[in-house]
Amino acid sequence: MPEDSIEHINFEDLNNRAISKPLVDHIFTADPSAHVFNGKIYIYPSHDIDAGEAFDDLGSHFAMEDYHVFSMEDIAGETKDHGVALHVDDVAWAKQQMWAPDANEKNGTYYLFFPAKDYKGVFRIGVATSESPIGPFKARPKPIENSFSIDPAVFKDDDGEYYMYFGGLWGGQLQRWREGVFNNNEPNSPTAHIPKDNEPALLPFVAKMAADLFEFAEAPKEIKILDEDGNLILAGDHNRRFFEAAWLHKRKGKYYFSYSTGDTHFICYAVGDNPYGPYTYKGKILNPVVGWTSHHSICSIKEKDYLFYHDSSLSKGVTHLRSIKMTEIKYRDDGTIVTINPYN
Ligand code: FUB
Repeated sequence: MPEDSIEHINFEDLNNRAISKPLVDHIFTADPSAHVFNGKIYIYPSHDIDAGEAFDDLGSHFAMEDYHVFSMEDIAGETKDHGVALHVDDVAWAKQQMWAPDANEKNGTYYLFFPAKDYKGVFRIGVATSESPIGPFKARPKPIENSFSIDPAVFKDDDGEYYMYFGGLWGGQLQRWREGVFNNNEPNSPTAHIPKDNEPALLPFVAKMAADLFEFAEAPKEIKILDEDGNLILAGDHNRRFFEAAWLHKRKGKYYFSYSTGDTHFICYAVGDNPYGPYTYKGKILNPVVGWTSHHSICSIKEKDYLFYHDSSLSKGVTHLRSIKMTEIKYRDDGTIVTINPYN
């Protein structure tokens, strides 16, 4: 929801109309990646703080420094904060901006995947491990080789292979990698290097992970997102084109790739037949929330799917002070998702 409309919102009324309450209110949290490990729900969000950075379209005000892990025994239960699981000071290669993370498990080891800016100001994606889902996590000395941009989401397929989905426009720097190397011309412009409106939109990336989950097993590949006629969605189609917040979940043999449209504030999804796509656009999962960003995950809990998302209702609309929430997703018989309105 655009910043300039915030001043007209009656937050008491809005919070009464919200379909779900913040899962925690003692700190600000965002970008929740939820998983069930050993029958328990774990949430890996960003930890929002006000670091005093000025607001800009590169997201400098998202100056997060650490990650907390949260757990719930069940969907109606208390959300427990397990404290700091990883701090930027403990990541040798990372300088700042610990943005949206994800986690996964393999052979009893838990992996935290996270983007951060390195000392050259370039977003890379790192891996940290722990013997416990709540951490503390120990970061690898270097980021994943050939990683770039933001918002990693790591999906485990039924055959045991793991895939990382990632990418984000503007402050997420995806547009700077169009030639395969980082383009630092016009570094202060969020829209430099974005295709023209009538050209195909920039695409997110996927890479199969190596067996140790520390590196990519292959060069990242673009994920095609097609419209109903089989054409790539165009850069000018801001209501449907990929912006950030990639997520992948599987249902009844179909792969659902979901993402945020950024400046139009929707969570959308597209469906494919394998982890690499192509994916065909199907619709909206979540209408705009209060706050500029929208970022989610989808987690299956006791045979129902839940959307974990965030909004800025608790901070009364402050863009970089968000709160994680959850609500159930409903599917139609044909597998399409019923769009959720976050406020009644
Ligand atoms: O939380 C920082 C950034 O804002 C995330 O990486 C984006 O997806 C957006 O939610």
